[in-house]
Amino acid sequence: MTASRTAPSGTATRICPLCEACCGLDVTVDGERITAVRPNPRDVFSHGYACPKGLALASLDADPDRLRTPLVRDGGGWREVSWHDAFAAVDRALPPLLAAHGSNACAVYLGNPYGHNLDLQLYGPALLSALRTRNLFSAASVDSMPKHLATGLMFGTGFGIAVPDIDRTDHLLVLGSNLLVSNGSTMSAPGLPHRLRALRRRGGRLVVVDPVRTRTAAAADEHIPIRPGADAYLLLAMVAVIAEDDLVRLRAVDGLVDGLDTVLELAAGFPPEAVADRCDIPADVIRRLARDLARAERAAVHARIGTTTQEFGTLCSWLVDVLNVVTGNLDREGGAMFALPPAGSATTRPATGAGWPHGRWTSRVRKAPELQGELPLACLAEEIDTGGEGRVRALITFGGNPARSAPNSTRLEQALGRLDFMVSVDSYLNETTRHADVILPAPRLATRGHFDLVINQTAVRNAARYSPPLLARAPGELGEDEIMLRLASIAAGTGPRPDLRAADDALAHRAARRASADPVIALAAVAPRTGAERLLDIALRAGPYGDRFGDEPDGLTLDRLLAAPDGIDLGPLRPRLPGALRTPTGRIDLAPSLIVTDVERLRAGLSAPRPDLVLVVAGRCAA
Ligand SMILES: Nc1nc2c(c(=O)[nH]1)N[C@H]1C(S)=C(S)[C@@H](COP(=O)(O)OP(=O)(O)OC[C@H]3O[C@@H](n4cnc5c(=O)[nH]c(N)nc54)[C@H](O)[C@@H]3O)O[C@H]1N2
Ligand SMILES: Nc1nc2c(c(=O)[nH]1)N[C@H]1C(S)=C(S)[C@@H](COP(=O)(O)OP(=O)(O)OC[C@H]3O[C@@H](n4cnc5c(=O)[nH]c(N)nc54)[C@H](O)[C@@H]3O)O[C@H]1N2
Ligand code: SF4
Ligand SMILES: [Mo]
Repeated sequence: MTASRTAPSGTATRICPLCEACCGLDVTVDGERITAVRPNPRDVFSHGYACPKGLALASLDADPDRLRTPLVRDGGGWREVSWHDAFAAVDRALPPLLAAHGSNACAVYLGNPYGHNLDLQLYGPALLSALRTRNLFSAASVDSMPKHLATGLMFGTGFGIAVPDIDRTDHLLVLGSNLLVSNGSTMSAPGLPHRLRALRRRGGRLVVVDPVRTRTAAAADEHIPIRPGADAYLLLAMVAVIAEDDLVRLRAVDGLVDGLDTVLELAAGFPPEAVADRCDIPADVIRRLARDLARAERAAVHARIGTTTQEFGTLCSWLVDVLNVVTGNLDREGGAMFALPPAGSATTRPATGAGWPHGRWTSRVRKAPELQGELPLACLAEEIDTGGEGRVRALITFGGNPARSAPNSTRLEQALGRLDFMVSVDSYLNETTRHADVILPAPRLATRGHFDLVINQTAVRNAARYSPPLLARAPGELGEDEIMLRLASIAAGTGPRPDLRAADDALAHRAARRASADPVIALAAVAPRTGAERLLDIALRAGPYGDRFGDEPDGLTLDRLLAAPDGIDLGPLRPRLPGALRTPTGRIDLAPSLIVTDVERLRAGLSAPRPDLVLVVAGRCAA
C-alpha cells in the first residue's frame, strides 16, 4: 500500500530500526541486493555513529532463515502457502472462536519491534479496535512499564518521560543501565560513547550505580556497586539528605509541584544509616552522592532496566524524577527535559483534563490491573492455562518471542501449546512462533518507510528524520499495513479481503478529524498520498513544527522531510513545562497516592530479614 520506490542502484539513507539510538545509516543497494551498510556521517541526529548490529543489516536482509513466505502448520511440520491461503486459514478459525467465546478469548502480544515499526504502529490500532480484547500484552511490561506508570501518575501521560539533557549536563547519575553496551533506552541518544566522553571532557561527572562492574561502570568517574533491588532505598535516602541539608530547590518547576512536603516527610523515614545495610553502600557514601548531585551546576538522574525489572520498579522510577525535581533539574537545560517530537505525542496534543487512565480492568486470574491498555506479560500463561469462563484460547503475536522474553517463560511456552489457535506476524520461526498455526512474514526492512513515532518522544535532541522505502516490494511480499488491515477485517467478521483503499481512507479521515478543525482541508493538503506516508504527513503537519495544513507555510511537511534525507535538526531540548503536563490539575503530582501507599511496602522491607542471596538480572551483551 505504501508507495514503494523503484529499486535503485546506489546509496540512500536509512534509520536503523534495531534499538532506541536510531542511528542514521548509508545503505548501498545493487538492484535488489543490499551490498553495504555504513554509518551516515551527515545524519543530523547520529553524526556518523553506528554499532555493529546496525552495520549487519545487510546480513539480516540476506539471512536465508528469514521467513519470506507465509507458513501454515501441517501436522508436525510447516507448509509454505500463498497469502490467500494463509488469510483463509485465519478466517476459518478466528471469527468462529470470537463468536463462541467473545473478544477477550483472543490475546495479542506486541513484541519489542513494534516500537520501531511505522506500519505496525499506524495500522496495528485498526486490528486492536476490531478485536477489542482486554487481553493485550507487550514487551513494555517486562521492560519500561514502571517508568510509564510513575510518569503517568506524576506528569499525566505514560510517555511524558523526562530524559537527561546529556550533551549539556555536568553530572549524570545512571542506575541500572549499561549504556555503553545497550546504547541506551527511554533515552534516544546515538553515540553514547562519544557523548559520555564529551561529558567528562567538559569537566562533568558520570556516576554509575550497578551491582555489576559493567563497561559503563568501568568507564565512569565513580562506580557504586549496589545490592540488587535496593535502588529505591538509596534514592529515597538521597532525597532525605537533600532535605536535611536544606538543598531542596525547585527552580523551573517552582509553583508547579504538588506533594513536595509529603515526599520529604516520607524520605525522612529513610535516612542513609537506615538503608546502608540494605544497599550495601556506606551511609557516608550515600550522603556524598546526594550532595554531589544537589550541588552540581546542572545534573540529571537516569535509570533503566536494572531499576524497572525489580520489586520496587515503580518507586525507583518515581524517585528518579523526585530527585530531578528537588535538585531543581527538571525541565532545565543540562537537567532532565522533555522532548518535543515532530509527529506529536500526548504531551503536544490538547489536554483532555481526564488525567491518565489506568486500572480500568483487571486480568481474569490474578486480577492484575491494566496499564496503558495492557495487562502484565507475567499473566499471559495463566490466562491460557487456567480453565473457566474467559480463558484465552487464541493469540496473535507481532514481532516478539515471549516464550523466551516473558517471566516464567517455561510455563508460557507450555501454555502456547494449549491454544486453540495462534497467528504470528514475524520474520522468524522462533521458540514462540513455532507454536503458531499461521505465520505471516514481515517484509524486508528496505521495503518499508521508517519514522520513529514512539522513540522521538525520548530523544535527547529534537530532530525529524524519515527513511522512505528503499526497494520495491517483491511479488508475494506484503506490507505489515496490509497484513493489519486484512487481520482487522477478519476479526471484524468481514472476511480477509476488505476494500483496502476504503479501509486506508477511513484511517486517514479519522486522523484528519483528530488533527484539524477542518479535516477536508487537511486531507486535501496531503493528497494524493495514501498509506502510512499519508498518515505520517498528517501527524507531521499537525505536530508542533507542522505547517498546520497551510496555515504555517514554513512548517514541517513530509515533502520537506523527503527533501532532507539526512534529517532536519530541530534544536536542543527546550523547557516544556507546564505545557507538557497532562495531569488533571495541570501540575506535577510529586506524591501520587498509589505511590505513597507503596512506600509502606518499602518500609516493611527495612525491618524484614536481609536475604542472603540476590540474583542480578543479566545485562546486555555487546553485539
Ligand atoms: N531474561 C530476560 N528477559 C527479558 C529481557 C532480558 O534482558 N532478559 N529483556 C526484556 C526486554 S527489555 C524486552 S524489550 C523484551 C523483548 O522481548 P520480545 O519483543 O518478546 O523479543 P525479541 O527477541 O525482541 O523478539 C523479536 C522478534 O521480532 C521479530 N521481528 C523483528 N523485526 C520485526 C518486524 O519488523 N516485524 C515483525 N512483525 N517482526 C519482527 C524477530 O523475528 C523476533 O522473532 O524482552 C524482555 N525480557
Ligand atoms: N546489544 C544489545 N543491545 C540492546 C538490546 C539487546 O538485546 N542487545 N536490547 C535493547 C533493549 S530492548 C533495551 S530495553 C535496552 C536496555 O538497556 P539497559 O537498560 O542499559 O539494559 P542492560 O544493558 O541490560 O543494563 C541493565 C543493568 O542493570 C544492572 N542491574 C541489575 N539489577 C540491578 C539493580 O537491582 N539495581 C541496579 N542499579 N542495577 C541493576 C545490570 O547489572 C545491568 O548492567 O537495551 C537495548 N539494547
Ligand atoms: S546503536 Fe542501535 S540504532 Fe545504532 S546502529 Fe546500533 S543497533 Fe542500530
Ligand atoms: Mo527493551
